[in-house]
This record gives sequence, structure tokens and C-alpha cells, in this order.
Amino acid sequence: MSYTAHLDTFARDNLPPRNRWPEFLFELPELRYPSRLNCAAELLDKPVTRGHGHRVALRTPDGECTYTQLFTQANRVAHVLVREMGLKPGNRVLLRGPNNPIMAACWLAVMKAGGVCVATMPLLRAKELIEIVNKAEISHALCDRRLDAELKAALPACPTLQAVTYWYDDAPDSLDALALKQPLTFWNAPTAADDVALIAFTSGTTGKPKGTMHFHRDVIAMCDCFPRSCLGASPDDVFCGTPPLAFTFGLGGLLCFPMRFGASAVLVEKLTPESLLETIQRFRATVCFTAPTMYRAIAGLARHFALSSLRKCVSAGEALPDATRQLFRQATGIEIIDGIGSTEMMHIFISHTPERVRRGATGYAIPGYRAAVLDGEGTPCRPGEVGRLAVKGPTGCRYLADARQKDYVQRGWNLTGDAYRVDEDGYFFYQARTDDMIISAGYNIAGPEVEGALLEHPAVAECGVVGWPDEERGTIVKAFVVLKPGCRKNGTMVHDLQEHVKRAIAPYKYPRAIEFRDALPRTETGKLQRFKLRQPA
Ligand code: 3UK
Repeated sequence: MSYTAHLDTFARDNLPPRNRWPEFLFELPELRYPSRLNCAAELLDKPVTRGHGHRVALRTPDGECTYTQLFTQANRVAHVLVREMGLKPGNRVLLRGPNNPIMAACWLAVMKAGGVCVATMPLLRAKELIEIVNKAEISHALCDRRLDAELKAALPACPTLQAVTYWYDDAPDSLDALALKQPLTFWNAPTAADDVALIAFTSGTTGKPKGTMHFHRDVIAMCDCFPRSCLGASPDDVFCGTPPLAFTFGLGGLLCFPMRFGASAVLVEKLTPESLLETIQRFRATVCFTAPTMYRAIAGLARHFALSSLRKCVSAGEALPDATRQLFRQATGIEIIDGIGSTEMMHIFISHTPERVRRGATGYAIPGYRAAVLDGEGTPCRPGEVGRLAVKGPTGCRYLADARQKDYVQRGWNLTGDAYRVDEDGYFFYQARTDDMIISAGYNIAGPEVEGALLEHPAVAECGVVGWPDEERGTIVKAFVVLKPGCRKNGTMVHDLQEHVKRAIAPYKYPRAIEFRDALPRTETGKLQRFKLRQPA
């Protein structure tokens, strides 16, 4: 067995068998890491010891924090974990809080102490927490006092969870108080590059959540791929955006990427379209990470704000409709950078620079990754043919003790569950989630294409398109539409929207049924929950 700093080897013991791992690629010289690597030492200690400590790392509406301040806070929390809470390297630590500097310091502290971080979405309920705690055999928790209710409700059903500390709290045994008593420096756990650093649970729209395991080297690899090749980040960048740090999209975009480049991140606990725009204006943010629906919402409000600092806007989580791309460019002059990533792959693997955008495409396999579209037998499709997206690179899927490993990883490829086609130049075009392809009267129809057509209609604010059971036709295309304020929900509107779609794309794809809604069901990560639309109200 190779070297590990973990005394508790649960994570390593529960990795999938080697023959079920995807193939990993480390062709780029910058992706060859030493065999001992602690990602927090890399992201935090290095800038401080190299004289960068006085620079701002995190900004919030209440103040800012330098790299040195974040370093000392993370060191103190690491001491609390080890001295006061008895953490042994390899123990799993639940982290629960909104996006703020304490949450960031706690994440870095767990890395420093050699713990395995399991960050959870702030809105998770006791039932979901119980599943995660028991699956990952979590022993320790750091939790924002304001989010304690669901954790407390979960505790009786979580026998492994022995040590819980709260922050944002006046109690004498709060994390805030305990941290104050600790030394300012900490001896980092000498983790192996392939020691598990975090277990990220999939946002999972259906079924039991899956824990995806990522190594210390994976955290650094995600920083050395997408932000290098597509963002061109620099120390003067100010990152902002909406995804929770518990979502790997947010962990990268709002913590690890800025730190890897010596830049700063604005952390705000709750963002609406207006407050995101205010944040960009107030902090002169240069880079923004959020989901397509947010770009659509802020495009309509952008003219009321001074956004001249903004340089790069990254969209991920679900497909970016072309109508949203156009709307946003007209409003701000900025070409959105679309990118597909997944919790299994940790971050983005297909994307593009603003200069190399291609209409309708997510982009090309970014340096470090390879991508292909495969048919049912696993052979590459011809350009233009729709098949299953397959990727490999420096990161990849390793589920925590889960038989579904064999579905995601086949013949060394990671299969994301997305239907894609690729053109002759290697640009990948999203069609739908593989299970969301609508088969109606023998035709394959991709819901997102119909959504894209509907979004070009001036009355449509948001929409979702699914297959709907129909006695005569088996399945029909049905659209759920949220209209813009002041638009009438009536038969004329239905007819108008249908005719609009027939003109925009192949007429057989038009929605035979349209239902108006006030809002659409979405996950905390901004994804449309199509399965909820499919359940008759
Ligand atoms: C879908 C997209 C089309 C796609 C994620 C960036 O979304 C992230 O991770 P999840 O595990 O979901 C993965 C699935 O979401 N998707 C994401 N981005 C796009 N579909 N175009 C896109 N640009 O179905 C994928 O398989 O929640 C995104 C970085 C880190 C992430 N975890």
C-alpha cells in the first residue's frame, strides 16, 4: 500500500476497485504534482510565505480579510479540530454554512488537519443530512449556528457523529471562542497527493445521493485547468458569484481559483439578481460565476448598475440557452463563457474562451481533458451524430462505496449522462440529459432545444420542457412556461408560443401542451428539476 497521512483509512478503503477507476491523464507539465501535497498548504501557506500575505483574499459586505488573516484563522480552526475535537487525519468533517470567510477558513482548516471535508448545501434537511453522515461515517461537524436546527434534528440518527462545534455563536465553547485560544501557526498534515481531501455529494435530483471522492491533487488540478486556459486569471482579479462553497462549482470559482492566482473573492451569504449586481458594482468585481437563469435575470437589470469592472462571466450547472447569451451580450457587451462540469469531475472540462465561442456549443475539451461522443457500444460517433458524452482528464469519478461507479465509468471514460454531438472542429453541442431525451412519435427531441426556442419569445421569462404521457401519441412535448410580468396567460398566448417554436425549429418539436406556472422547481444549485415537472400536479 502506498504512503498515506491518514490514520483513519475509511476513505481510501472505500474507493472503488482500481479496475473501475477512470483513466487519468497528466499530459500537461503543470499537472505533474509531487507525491506529498496538501492543497491548503499550496493555496494558502505558499502565498503567505512568499510575501503575498498583505493582499486581500476575501471580501464581504462587512469587511475584508487578507491572506495572512485567513491563514491564521485557518490555523486556529485546525488546532480546534485536532486539540479540542480530537480529529485524526482521515476523519470525515461535516461543514455547514453559507458562503462567508468563516466557512472558507473552516474548509482550509480541515484540509490542513488532513480531515476529509464533506460540505453540505445550506438548505439540506435533517433527512438528507442523516443519509450523508451515515454514508460517509462522519465523526466531526463544524456548523453555522444559524443552520443548526436541521443538524440537531439529524443528530439522534447519526451515531458516528460525536463532535459538533458551532460558529457565529456567543457560547464559551463556540468555534469562535475556542479558535481565539489557539496558536497562530499550525503544522499541516503531510498528506499524500492521492489522499482523499473531500467527498462531494451530488446534488442528486433523484435517488440516493452519491459521494464523489477527490484527492488533494484533484483540488489543485481543477485550479490548473479551467481558470488557466479559459479565464486567464491574475492577482488583480476579484471573483464573485452565487454557487455555494458546498457545490464544487462554487468551491472552485469562489475559493480555490482566486487563491491559486493570488486574487480575491467576494463572499456574500445570499444573492438575488439585484444584490449580485450591487456586489459587482460595489467591489468592482472582474469575474462572475453563476448559472444561466441568473444571467438571464441580471441581463434585464444590468442598465441600472455600473458594471465596467466586469471582464469574464462563467455559466455552468445547466445548458446556457443561446437567447440568454445574446441577451446578456446586448446588455453588458460581455460574451459569457459557458462550461460543463460535474461533481464527479470536480469542475469544468468542456468550455471556451470568449474569443473562441461558437454559437450553440458548450465549447471544446479544455487543455488537460479529452472528450468524445460515444454510441451505445462505446464507439465514437461521427461528427453531427448524437451520442453519450465521455471525458477523461486529471480528475475523474470515484464514488464512495457505490455500485453506480460502473454506470459513470466505462472503459476508462467518465460518462456524464449527457447527450451531445460534436462537430468537425471538436466543438461539443449539448442536447439533453440522456434520460431527458423526449421520444415522441418516433422522433428524438431534446427538451433544451425547445426551451431555447421558447426563450427567444419576448413574453417568456423561464421555461422547462419535458415528455408528457399522451393516450394517442404515447409521449408529447409539454412546456411549462413562466411569463414575464404583465403578459396574459390565455389560449392566444399558447397559440402564439406554439407558432413561434414552429418557426424557430423543426415544427414537429413544438410543444403540443403548454402550462403556465408562476415559478419552476429548481435545486439549490440552480438546476431545473424536470422530474418534478413530470409529476402531475
Ligand atoms: C449539467 C451542464 C449543459 C450536465 C458543475 C461546473 O453542474 C455541475 O455539477 P453537477 O454534478 O451536475 C452535472 C451535470 O449538470 N451541466 C452542467 N454544466 C452544464 N449542461 N451545459 C453546461 N454548461 O448535465 C452535467 O452532467 O451538479 C458544473 C463545475 C462544477 C460542477 N459540479
